[in-house]
Amino acid sequence: MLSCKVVILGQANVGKTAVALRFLQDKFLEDQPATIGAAFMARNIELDQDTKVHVNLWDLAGSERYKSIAPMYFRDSDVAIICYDLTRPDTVPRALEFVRVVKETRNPPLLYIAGCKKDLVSEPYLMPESLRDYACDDHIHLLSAKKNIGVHALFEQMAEKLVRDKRIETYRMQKDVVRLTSFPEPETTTLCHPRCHF
Ligand SMILES: Nc1nc2c(ncn2[C@@H]2O[C@H](COP(=O)(O)OP(=O)(O)OP(=O)(O)O)[C@@H](O)[C@H]2O)c(=O)[nH]1
Ligand SMILES: [Mg+2]
Repeated sequence: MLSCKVVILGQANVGKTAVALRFLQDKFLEDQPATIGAAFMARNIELDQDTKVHVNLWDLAGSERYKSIAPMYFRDSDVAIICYDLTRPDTVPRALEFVRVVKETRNPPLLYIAGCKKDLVSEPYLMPESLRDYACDDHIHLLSAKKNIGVHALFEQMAEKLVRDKRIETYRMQKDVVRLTSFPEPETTTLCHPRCHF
């Protein structure tokens, strides 16, 4: 089965879970509670009739108290989506810090930067100077989970790139082949690292 591991990182309250929920269930919750530890979810993306990508998604809590667990999740991931809040320039340095540490890992994952809450900013949006390097090469996306702008496109682009660059093994669904491996239905499970004490 063609499958990939994706982690969503960024400062608390920037909208990571909202992005995950929009991708997973096409839903938005105004009163989304803060994530505790990390939440795991999974969904298939159908690129074409024959190509499906199983996305294993880890949505990490942004609170400072969980900072130390993040490397455990992005170390062996295929993709890291690093989020910041378009209405809060103070969330950019934390995003860039994640960019730096993720890039320094062995076999670094494919990196995307996501500017969240696009519905709250007026056009034209001025990209912070420090993010300009990423703005030019399709790896920065401006999203609104609330208004359903850009989220599905980001995940589709990501899946296409993984397949195109052969970062994950291609799996071709054949109508006459019975699948012996099955994945559970999309679910949301809140997990807590054993070393975290609340
Ligand atoms: N207007 C608007 N609000 C959003 C959007 N995305 C998230 N929010 C709101 O922003 C707040 C934080 O969203 P979350 O998705 O919980 O943020 P998070 O990054 O997962 O936060 P932590 O789990 O604490 O790390 C919530 O009140 C959301 O309703 C968006 O696209 N537009
Ligand atoms: Mg969250």
